[in-house]
Amino acid sequence: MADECIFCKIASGKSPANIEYQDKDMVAFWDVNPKAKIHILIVPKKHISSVVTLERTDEKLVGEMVLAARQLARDKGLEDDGYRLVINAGKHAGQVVEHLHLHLMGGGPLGSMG
Ligand code: DGP
Repeated sequence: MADECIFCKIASGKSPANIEYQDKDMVAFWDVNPKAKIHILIVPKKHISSVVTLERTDEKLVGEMVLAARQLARDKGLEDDGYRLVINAGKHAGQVVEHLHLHLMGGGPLGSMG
């Protein structure tokens, strides 16, 4: 846990969030500043600052985060029309919280990224 990290605080229950799912490795909660009708963040409980600092030993954790996102998408009824999973890494991507997180967005057209 990083002392000043807001996502560590949410993951440990020290700060509030609208939590959708959690298990021993991760927590998923609604984004406070949603960019889509459904916008949920999937966050590892372990403090990892970014994809940039991921280690080979985090491989299973990241896979589990993607599978948890898929399950949430399923539960929210997003599978038929689709959804987007995004991980921002660093300044040019606009990463503002330096704790790895996977965005799940859907519930309406998201626009093209290309
Ligand atoms: P990124 O740009 O990938 O670092 O996105 C960070 C997202 O985290 C952004 O969409 C807003 C959200 N966020 C930041 N602080 C909080 C918080 O304290 N609570 C919740 N629920 N979301 C937060």
